[in-house]
Amino acid sequence: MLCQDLSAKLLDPKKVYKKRTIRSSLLGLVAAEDGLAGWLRYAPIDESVIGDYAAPTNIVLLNATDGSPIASAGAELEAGLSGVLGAAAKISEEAACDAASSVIVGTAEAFGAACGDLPEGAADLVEDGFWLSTEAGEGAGVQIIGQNERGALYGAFEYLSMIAQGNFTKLSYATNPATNIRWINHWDNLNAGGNHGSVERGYAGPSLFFANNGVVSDQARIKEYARLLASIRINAIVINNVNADAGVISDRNLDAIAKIADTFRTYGVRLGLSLNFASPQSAGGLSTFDPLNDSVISWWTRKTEDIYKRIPDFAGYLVKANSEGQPGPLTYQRTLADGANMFARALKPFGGVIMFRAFVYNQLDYNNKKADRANAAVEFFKSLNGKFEDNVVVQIKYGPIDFQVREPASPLFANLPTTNMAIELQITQEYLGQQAHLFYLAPLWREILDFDTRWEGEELPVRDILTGKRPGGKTQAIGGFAAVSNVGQEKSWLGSHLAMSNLYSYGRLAWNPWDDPVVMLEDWTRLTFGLDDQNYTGNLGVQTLTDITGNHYGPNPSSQDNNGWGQWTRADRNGIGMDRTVATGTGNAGQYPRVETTPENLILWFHHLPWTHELSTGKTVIQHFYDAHYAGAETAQTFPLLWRTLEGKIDDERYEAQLYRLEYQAGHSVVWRDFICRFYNKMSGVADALDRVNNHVWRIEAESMTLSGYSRANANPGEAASGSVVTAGGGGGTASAQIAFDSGVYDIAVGYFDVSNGKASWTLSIDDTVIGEWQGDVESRISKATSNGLDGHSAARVTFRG
Ligand code: GCW
Repeated sequence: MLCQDLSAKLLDPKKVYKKRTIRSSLLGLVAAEDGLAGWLRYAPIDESVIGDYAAPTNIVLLNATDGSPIASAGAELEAGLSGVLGAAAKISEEAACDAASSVIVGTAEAFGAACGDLPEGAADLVEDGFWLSTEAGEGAGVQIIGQNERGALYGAFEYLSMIAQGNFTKLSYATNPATNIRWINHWDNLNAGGNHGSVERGYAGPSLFFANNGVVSDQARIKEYARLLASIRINAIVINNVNADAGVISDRNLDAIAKIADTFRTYGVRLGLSLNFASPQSAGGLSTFDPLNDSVISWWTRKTEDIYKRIPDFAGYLVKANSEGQPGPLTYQRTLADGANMFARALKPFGGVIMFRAFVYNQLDYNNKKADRANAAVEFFKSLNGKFEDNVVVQIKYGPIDFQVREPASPLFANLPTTNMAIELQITQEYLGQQAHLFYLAPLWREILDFDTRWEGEELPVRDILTGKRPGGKTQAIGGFAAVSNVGQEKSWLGSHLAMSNLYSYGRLAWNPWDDPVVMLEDWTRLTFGLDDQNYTGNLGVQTLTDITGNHYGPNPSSQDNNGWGQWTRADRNGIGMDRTVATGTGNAGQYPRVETTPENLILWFHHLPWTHELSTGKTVIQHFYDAHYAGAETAQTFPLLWRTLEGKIDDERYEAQLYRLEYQAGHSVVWRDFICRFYNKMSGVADALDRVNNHVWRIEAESMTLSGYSRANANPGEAASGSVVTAGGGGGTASAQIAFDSGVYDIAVGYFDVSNGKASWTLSIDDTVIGEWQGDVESRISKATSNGLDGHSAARVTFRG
């Protein structure tokens, strides 16, 4: 899967290998770190970086009440100033409006009351916005003024982020969010076996919120999570799965959920819940869940009142209806708008919103050349424009299919002129390597946000639509961003330390969808690892090559076609790609206003092309597949080497944990490369111009070795290996070969299948010298999807260097 055309460009190994100047001492980094603090470590920085910066000695909290975001801002400032600068600042409530030695924090209202006129720029903040000045008073005082308490907390985190990065610039500015919906969604289950609720598409341990078929009472981790979310300006979180269990909203569970809401509230994060549309029937004992039925309407009205009694600032509902087996209004021949509006009316008196998902599609007939799952969202929703209550937000996955590695933006964004919309992104890497692979998502997100819909002939990128602009100068009052987070019980939150850059940059993009992926990554790196300076693509628009009918992890292109799921590539002996044109194909291209040319990175999304079709690069389609996979795998080989240059510079604990993943990923990228290249080579019959496919000079196939205790077996699919593999029974075995290489220093890598139903032990020796030993235990070290087959999911590699 690591066959990103982009990866080679993004990461030029020569450039990154060079060591950069060390800007600070690394004291404080040597201690083991488990990742729990994320990017909020407040690690000490070197005195040479601090220079003559005079740390504030007072933290003035203008309107802090117990458990309020302003009180949290005070606690963060205290911890941050002491951690980063070693400064012991005292919290006080006495206004020192302009004092050079103070950080003053409050809402605009409180600041006005205590200090008189607001600084210019702080006067017209929008909801959640803030003003930050690091040059108040005699030029050294810090003013943090929020439009509301949440904004003030964001300002405090921003100031701390600056100093933690050694940035003591004098500046004053106001910043406002581009969107007011900046939500996190969790796909956490109440209980799916075991003590802790599982997380659908999780990969970072069980749920933080649910345990023992109920709601957790220990909130320590939840509080830490709330801090992280507030620091990236997330303003609401939906804590349960959209495949919703009606039991979540039982009275008993709501009492406990209210306590979670209390914890999130101290950091300005509101709580929301996913609903099961059939709850009035399945949990409420009614005979129906028809959204136009009076008893159903009053059931939801009462339930909503019950929730607001416990959680007065409840954010709202998230609903997946009539999708993948979930109940919904279509069951009663009501429209999706009827369903959404029922919740909207119940929420309206309290100011809540209903996020109604546009992920609605049916199974399709593969033999019908006009059928196209990519058309579904527009087909289901376009005619509903204008029919939604004003507190409904239609939540639209970024692409027309399903979080694939390469999709155009969903055409629905350009088909709902007066409907509130939010984009749905995935922080969890369901189809993108499941956190076992390093994948920085912000460039993919930016590409979607920058996608120009050409709505009514004018330039109108998705980003502008989400921030409220519509053709004819119309705006939307609410809308923005939602992203599925798989934060779980693992200490590092997402399993992989480096995957945290995705959570971080998501928050930044939701606030400012123009933010630069490289700048965000650099900020995150400094905050996470200190001041020491030191991709995947679906080829040509094929949306994914992973196993879509199985666990969405390893390679398996044959799963794309010949089924009802509509994630088709229509690959055959002659060519590949979906004909989505209006003239001869499924008509999907017609859902986009005025797209006249197809960008080449989406060409197979919209067109079926012969394998030998020549691209603008002069390469054929098939040669592009080969080359992109070889380039991607080559790039992935550099990841562990790059990471190794950090040994001793960051703490050993995070160093080792991430190294393990990067070594694994480098191995799995070769599995991906060989699988995909073999598969399409066989299908197309066209040879690789560079003669690499099926021709591995350095490789010794296990089945050609001298075997004792091992016997031949077949990988399934065969492309997961050379076809044949060898397996040993419980008694084990030995495979040996004579090798004749020139004397020198080599790395030896062993490809093997790390199946999940056992932990085999291996030893690698040369003559009588043991080179290395390992266990087949990937499943207990990385929470990705596992497999017991000899397939692309379990195929792994271990490397012994030097
Ligand atoms: O991508 C698919 C996932 C499902 C998910 C569904 C959805 C929560 O495979 O696990 O269900 O999308 O977004 O509703």
